Amino acid sequence: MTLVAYKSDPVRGAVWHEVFRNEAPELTLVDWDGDARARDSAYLVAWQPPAALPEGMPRLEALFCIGAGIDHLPFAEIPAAVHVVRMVDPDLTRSMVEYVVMAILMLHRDMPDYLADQAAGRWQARPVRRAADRRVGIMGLGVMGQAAAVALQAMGFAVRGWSASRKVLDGIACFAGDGERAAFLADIDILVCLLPLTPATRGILDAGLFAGLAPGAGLVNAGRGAHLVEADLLVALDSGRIRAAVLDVLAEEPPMPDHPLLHHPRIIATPHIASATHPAGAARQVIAGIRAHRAGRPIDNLVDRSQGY
Ligand code: NDP
Ligand code: OXD
Repeated sequence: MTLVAYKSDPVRGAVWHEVFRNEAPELTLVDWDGDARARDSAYLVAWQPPAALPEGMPRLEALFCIGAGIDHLPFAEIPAAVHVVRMVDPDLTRSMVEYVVMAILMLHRDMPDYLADQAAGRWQARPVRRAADRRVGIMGLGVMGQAAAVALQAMGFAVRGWSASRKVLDGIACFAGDGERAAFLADIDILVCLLPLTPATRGILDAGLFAGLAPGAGLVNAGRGAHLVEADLLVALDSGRIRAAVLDVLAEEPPMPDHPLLHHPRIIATPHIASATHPAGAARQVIAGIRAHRAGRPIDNLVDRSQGY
């Protein structure tokens, strides 16, 4: 019997149990809370592993994180021999694409201005700019960034992207590495951050970066709150260097009710909902990963600990 421990939300857990029961009878999913067998599991599904690894789970072989981002994991406490796998799921990607498209359209079509006009009782048209004349830059051309770039390009935007290693994407200008960062940023009208949070990307959205964009650029951050230097954004908004921002993530979540970013008239903020793991699809990804591992094949979407993502 192969035990798989589940340590997460119990309501969503009901879906996980159903998928495992129906589609993977060779695997036994056991709840971390309430089932003593969980400690003996070879596999763990969790957002956050239990404290005191490896003693707490001496047989652990792989940790499947229920999220695409893994920056919250305490890697120093996870034995090097334990594989760490992040979530890559078509539904998760689709939700992110929806969010990025929504945010880009809101900025492209001046919605922060129209919402302010409406609140003030003003009826005032602004020029309509063509998508083709709007340069959109995506920081992070991974699973999410590539899917968003392709969707935006199909809508006619002038899309470019930036990643650590070079990508080749039809119709999308691809830039790579720190050496090409300034060229990537130059004259961008709307910048989207879909980077993972690592020591190299923490605080990357700062005054220096804003200075490289087109004056009055828009900003979308759906990566992690700590990518953004929040004080620099407030200054850039007040000076007009950044015209408006859509933020799905903040450095501190949940923020205090009086957090200045929540009340700025040129910021649209959402509570980290750009995308979310859908339990049935996620369970299937984990089953596929465990089966690969048990068959001696590599598990997809392994985290590279040396890179931090
Ligand atoms: P991936 O790992 O697939 O992609 C990350 C991309 O960032 C890669 O293209 C990578 O380059 C690039 N990158 C990493 N470090 C650097 C660097 N220093 N310089 C330039 N490029 C860099 O991640 P996903 O697309 O799956 O997810 C991205 C992030 O989105 C997650 O880490 C998470 O933080 C966030 N997220 C947010 C959600 C939300 O609801 N707001 C939901 C899900 C995810 P290369 O390809 O060369 O490795
Ligand atoms: C994730 C997230 O990383 O929801 O999956 O932020």
